[in-house]
Amino acid sequence: MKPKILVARAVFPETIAYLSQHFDVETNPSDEAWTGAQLVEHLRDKDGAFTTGSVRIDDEVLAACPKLKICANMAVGYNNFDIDAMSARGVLGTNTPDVLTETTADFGFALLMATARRLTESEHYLRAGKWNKWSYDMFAGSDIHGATLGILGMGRIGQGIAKRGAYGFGMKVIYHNRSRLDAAMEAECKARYVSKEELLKTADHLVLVLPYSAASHHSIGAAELAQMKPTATLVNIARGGIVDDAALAQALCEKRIAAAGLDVFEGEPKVHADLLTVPNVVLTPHIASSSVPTRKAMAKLAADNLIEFFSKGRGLTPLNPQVLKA
Ligand code: 8YV
Repeated sequence: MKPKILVARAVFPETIAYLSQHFDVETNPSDEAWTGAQLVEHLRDKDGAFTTGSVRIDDEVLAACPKLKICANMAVGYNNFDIDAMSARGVLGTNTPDVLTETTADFGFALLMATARRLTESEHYLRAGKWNKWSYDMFAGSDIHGATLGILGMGRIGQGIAKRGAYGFGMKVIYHNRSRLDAAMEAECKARYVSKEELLKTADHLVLVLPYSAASHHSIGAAELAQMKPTATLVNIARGGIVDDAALAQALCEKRIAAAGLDVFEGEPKVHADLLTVPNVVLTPHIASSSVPTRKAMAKLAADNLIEFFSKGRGLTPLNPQVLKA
């Protein structure tokens, strides 16, 4: 008998076909974002789950699904998993690192450029039929080339953004991270390690790429925004909750920083009402990894983790490999 798995959100038909060669697959055809109780209804008799970032796996869900042995997340971030609870119950978690690094770094840079050069604000103006003359300071923004790029969170995606900035745009790159990169990697990224305070004070453009956890909650709030340059731009492609969105909306409203580019939000898909009305913000619906080849590669890696686990008793990109030894 094939193991039973649940694909908790809609995914590429080819991924379902691939999984169906190995598993007895239940899908979520209407792509509803299930509540915990609804999720349990579908997951309780399953051996494995194919999840996305919007599917919360916590101890309550795990307790109600005793057959569950693996959750394969189609995302590199896994703050939707209570990984300690999964480890305690012997459930393997896997994610999708590497395959999305370059695509996400591309998007981070696109969002930075759109924000600094006021791309969407000026497009809305044009579409609204307001463009009737040239003006010397029309949508004058800030420069990318030669500016100081600050990166908070220097994992693989942060390094990708650093290289784009340093090599492509001649930017001076500074970064802050829990742990400093080794000298060779710093040289490759042309990046200089600084304190968080120096990062906030010195960056012309600050890009957030750190993972979300209780420790990184509101890493950027009113106090941090107050330390940034009034001409600075802030870009968040990491996770909602890393920025205090209410404090950011207020800072943007009062022009205490120049602009922000946001792909992630606290409580998404809801967006703080004030962020929807301030003009100096570029908003995108959590699409940084969303190129067709990359989303397909993420789906394939999540599926391959399930296949590897049920055929060979291991994961390709395990988050808590200690459960395999146990
Ligand atoms: C996903 C992401 O689109 O990989 C991540 O951590 O944030 C995005 O690539 C999202 O989490 C859906 O699973």
